[in-house]
Amino acid sequence: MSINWQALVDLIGQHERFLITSHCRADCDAVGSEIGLALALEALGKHARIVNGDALPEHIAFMDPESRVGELGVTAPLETLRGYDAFVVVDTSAWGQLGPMADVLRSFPGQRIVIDHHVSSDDLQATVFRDDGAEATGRLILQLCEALHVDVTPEIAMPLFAAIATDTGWFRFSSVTADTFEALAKLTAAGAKPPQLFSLLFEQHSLARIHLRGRILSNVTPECGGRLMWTFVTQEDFDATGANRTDTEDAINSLLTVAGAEVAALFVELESDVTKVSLRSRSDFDVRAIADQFDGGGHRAAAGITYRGPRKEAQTAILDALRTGLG
Ligand SMILES: [Mn+2]
Repeated sequence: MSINWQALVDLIGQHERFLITSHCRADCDAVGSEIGLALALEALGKHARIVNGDALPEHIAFMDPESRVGELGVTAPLETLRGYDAFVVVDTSAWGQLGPMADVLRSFPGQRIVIDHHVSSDDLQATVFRDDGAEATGRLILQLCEALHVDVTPEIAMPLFAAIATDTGWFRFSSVTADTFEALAKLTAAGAKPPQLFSLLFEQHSLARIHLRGRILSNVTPECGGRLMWTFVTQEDFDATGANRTDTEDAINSLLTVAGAEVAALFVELESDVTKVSLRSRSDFDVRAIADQFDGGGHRAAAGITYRGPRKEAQTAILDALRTGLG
C-alpha cells in the first residue's frame, strides 16, 4: 500500500503546532523518524515537539544530540502539552506501545496523524499514512521531506539513515529493495556518514557484554542433526561477567551463523523461577507456533516466551516441543 503524499502535505499545511510521539523503548527508526519529521516541520516554519512515554534508551542517546526527545512527566510535564493542533504518531499504530502517551493521545482534541510501516494496527482515530512495504518509517519521512520540498540537511539525513540501517539489520533483511538503496544514496549525499554510524550503532559494547557473549557461545549445543542450536545464560553468568540482562540481545542471532542451523533457542535465567526464552528461525519452521504453546508470541521467524519456571524446566519443555516440531 503506497501513501498519498499530497494528502499528507495538505494536512500538514493546515496545522501549525505539532506534537510527535512514537513507541516506548524507542529504537533508531522511532527516534530517527521523530527527529527527521520535527526538523522538516521546523524547516516549514512550524512548531514541533517530540514527547515519548519513556526515556530514550541509553545506547541510542547519540541519536538525539540536542536532547529534543522529551519524556512524559519527566522532561515534558503533562500540563505543557496543551496548545498543539496536530498529534503525529510515527513507527507504531498500537495503543499498547505508546505507554503513558496513549492517554495523552486519547484525550487529544486536534488532528491525529499516523505515519507507519507496520502491518498490524489499532484504530487510533487518526488519519493514517501507512506503507507496509516500506522497510522503515525513516524512509517514509524522507519521502515526506521530498513531498514537502524540504531541504534534507545533515541533521535530518543522519537520523533517517540510522532509522533505515537498523530496521534492515544494516541492509541485510528481506525488506531491503532497490528503493532502500536509492534512499540511502540520497541520505549519504545529504551528509549522513555510514562508517561513523556503524561504529555508533554496533561498536559500543561493554567488555562485560563481550565476556557474557563468550559464555553464551561456549554453551551452544546442537540438536536434530545440527538443525537446532540452543544455549543458555544463568544468573551466575551475569554475576561473574557484570553484564546486564539486556546484554543478551542479539546473542541468539550468532547461533544461526552455524552452517546447517535452521532454528535457534536461547534460555535466559532472569530469576530462579522466571526464564526468558528467545526463538529464531531462518527456514520455513514457524517458531511462533512453538511460542504459542507456552503463552508466548512474536513472528514466524522470531518469537519469545516468558516461562514461569526454572530454566532447566523451560529447556526440557521447550526443546521437546522444538524437537517434535522439527521431526
Ligand atoms: Mn520501524
